[in-house]
Amino acid sequence: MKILLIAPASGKWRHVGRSRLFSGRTFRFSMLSLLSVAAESPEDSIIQIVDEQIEDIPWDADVDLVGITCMTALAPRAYEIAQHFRQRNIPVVLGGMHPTLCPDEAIRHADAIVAGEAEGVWQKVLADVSRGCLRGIYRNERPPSLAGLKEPPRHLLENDKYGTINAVQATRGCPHGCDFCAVAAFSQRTQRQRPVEEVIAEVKQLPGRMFIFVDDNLTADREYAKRLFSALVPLRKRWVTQSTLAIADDPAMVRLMADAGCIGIFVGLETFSENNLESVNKTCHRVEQYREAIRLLHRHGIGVQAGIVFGFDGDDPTVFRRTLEVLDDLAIDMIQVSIFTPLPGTPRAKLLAERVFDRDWANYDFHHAVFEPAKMRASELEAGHDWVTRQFYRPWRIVRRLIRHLGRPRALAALPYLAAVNSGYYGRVVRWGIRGSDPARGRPYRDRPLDPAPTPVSVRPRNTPRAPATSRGRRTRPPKWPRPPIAKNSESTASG
Ligand code: B12
Ligand code: SF4
Repeated sequence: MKILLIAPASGKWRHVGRSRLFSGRTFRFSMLSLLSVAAESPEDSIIQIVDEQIEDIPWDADVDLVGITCMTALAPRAYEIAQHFRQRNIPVVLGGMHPTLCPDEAIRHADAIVAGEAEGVWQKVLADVSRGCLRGIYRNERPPSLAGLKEPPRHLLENDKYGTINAVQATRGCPHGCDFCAVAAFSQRTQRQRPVEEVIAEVKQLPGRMFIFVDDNLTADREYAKRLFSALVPLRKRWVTQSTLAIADDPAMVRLMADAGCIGIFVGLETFSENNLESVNKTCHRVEQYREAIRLLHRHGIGVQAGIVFGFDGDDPTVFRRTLEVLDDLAIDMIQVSIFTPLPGTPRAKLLAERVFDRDWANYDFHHAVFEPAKMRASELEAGHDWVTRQFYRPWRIVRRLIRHLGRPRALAALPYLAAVNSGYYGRVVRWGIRGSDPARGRPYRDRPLDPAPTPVSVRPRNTPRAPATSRGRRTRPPKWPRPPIAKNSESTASG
C-alpha cells in the first residue's frame, strides 16, 4: 500500500525550513508521531513522510491512503489538506492530539480518525482501507503495551533539515493533573514506560552523541528513571529532556542524571506566582523551591529551559517586567514563552469558555490571546509576551548567559546546546519581527504585595491602590524591591 503521511504547518511555520538563515532548524527535532505510524505499517508499504515546514505537499501524489498528524493550532490546515485528498477520492485518516481531544469535530473532516495511540489500531485501519470500508473512530480499548515497539524508520526524514532526528521516547504521558495541559488530558493522567533495555538498544544505535528524549516528564517514576539513567551512563551520550523540578529534592538523582549525559532540561515553571500555579492545579513543584532546584541543576552542568506562561488570572500588566527580572535573577538559560491557551479537551477550556472570544484553532498556537484575561487587555497580553521574548533573547543577554554558564562544572558539554537554542530563539525574534512592548512601562511595580506563599513575582489584588502621582504628573518611584524571597535552604520539593 502507498501511504502518504503529512505533518502540516501553518502561518509563519510553513516552509520556514527553506530559508538559509533562521530556518528554525533548532526547533525541528522529532517527527516521532508520524515515524511511529510508519513503524506500525507492514514492511511492504511504500511510505512517504512530508513535513510542511520544509517541503510542499505533493497534491497530485498517487497514493492509497493519506494520514495527517494534527495539533490544535494545525487543525484548520490539516482539514484543508484532508479536503483536497478526499476530493480526489483518496481516503484520509487524522491522528494526534487534536483529533483525540476533539474527535466529533475531526471526524467531520476525514474518513476516519485514530483517537489516542496508533499502536494497536493502525493495522486495522490499513485492513479496512484495503477492504474499502474505512470509517469512523479507531481507538484502543486500553492503552497499548510499550514493550516491543518497532524502531522508527528515521531514514524517511531528510536529516540535514532537522536540529536532530535522534528523538527517542522512553515514557508516554504524565501522571500529574495540571488542568490546562493537553498531555494530561490525552494520557488521562497516567504514564507508561518502555522496557529500559529496549530504550537503551535504540539509543545505542543512534548516530552521533547527542539525542533528545521527547518524553513529557521523564522523571515522573523515579525508580524507572534511575534504572534508565544507570543504564545510560556507560554509553557516554548527551541528551536533553523534559521534567518537573521535583527531581531536585533528590540530589543523588540529579547527579546520576548528569552522569548519564543529561545536559539540559525543559521545565514548565509556568509562572512565579504560587497562586497562579494553584489556580491551575499544578502541584508538582512550588515556586519557593525554584532557586535551589535550579542551582542544583546548574551545579551539575545541566542547562535549564523554562516554560513560562502569561495570562493567568493573577497576572496584571506588571507581570512581564517582574518575570524578566526573576528569570535573570534565577540564571535561567533559555525560555519558551507562551500565552495561556485554553486547549480544547482540557478542564481549563471548560472553565474559561465564556471568556473565549477567538475560536479559530489556528490562533491556538500559544502566541495569540484567545480569551479575555482577568487583569489586563488581550492586546496587552500579546504585547507583553512578545516583549519578554525579545528582551530575554537580546544578544547581550545571550552572551551574558553563556559566559555565566562557562563558570559551571561540565560547562563545555552543554555549551553548544545552550548556544544553539539561544541563537535559534534570537533568529526567530529577528525573522518574525517580534517586538512587543511592556504594558506596564512607567508604572511602579516593585511595591506589590506578595502572594500568601513567599514568591518572587506577586499578584496584585484588584483594589491595591496605585502609587500617588507627583506634582509633575509622574507616579512616585517605589522603594527598590527586595531580592525575591525564594527559600534559601529548601531541598525538599513535592514529589513528582
Ligand atoms: C516534540 C514536540 C514538538 C516538536 C516537534 C513536533 C513534531 N513535528 O514532531 C516541536 C518543537 C516542533 C513542537 C512545536 C510545537 N508544539 Co509540540 N510537542 C512535542 C511533544 C513534546 C512530543 C511530540 C512527540 O514526538 N510525541 C511522540 C509521539 C510518538 O506521540 P504522539 O505525537 O502522541 O503520536 C502518537 C499518537 O498521537 C498517534 N498519532 C499522532 N499523529 C498521528 C497521525 C496519524 C495519521 C495516526 C494514525 C496516528 C497519529 O500515534 C502516535 C503513536 O502512538 C508533544 C507532547 C506530546 N506528548 O505529544 C508536544 C505538543 C504536541 N506540542 C504542543 C504545542 C502547543 C506546540 C507548539 C504550538 C508550541 C509553541 N509554543 O510554539 C509548537 C507548534 C509549532 C507549529 N505550529 O508547527 C502541544 C499540543 C497541544 C495541542 N492540543 O495541540 C503538545 C501536546 C505539548 C503540550 N504539553 O501541550 N512540538
Ligand atoms: S507536569 Fe507538565 S506534562 Fe505533566 S500534566 Fe503538568 S504540565 Fe502537563
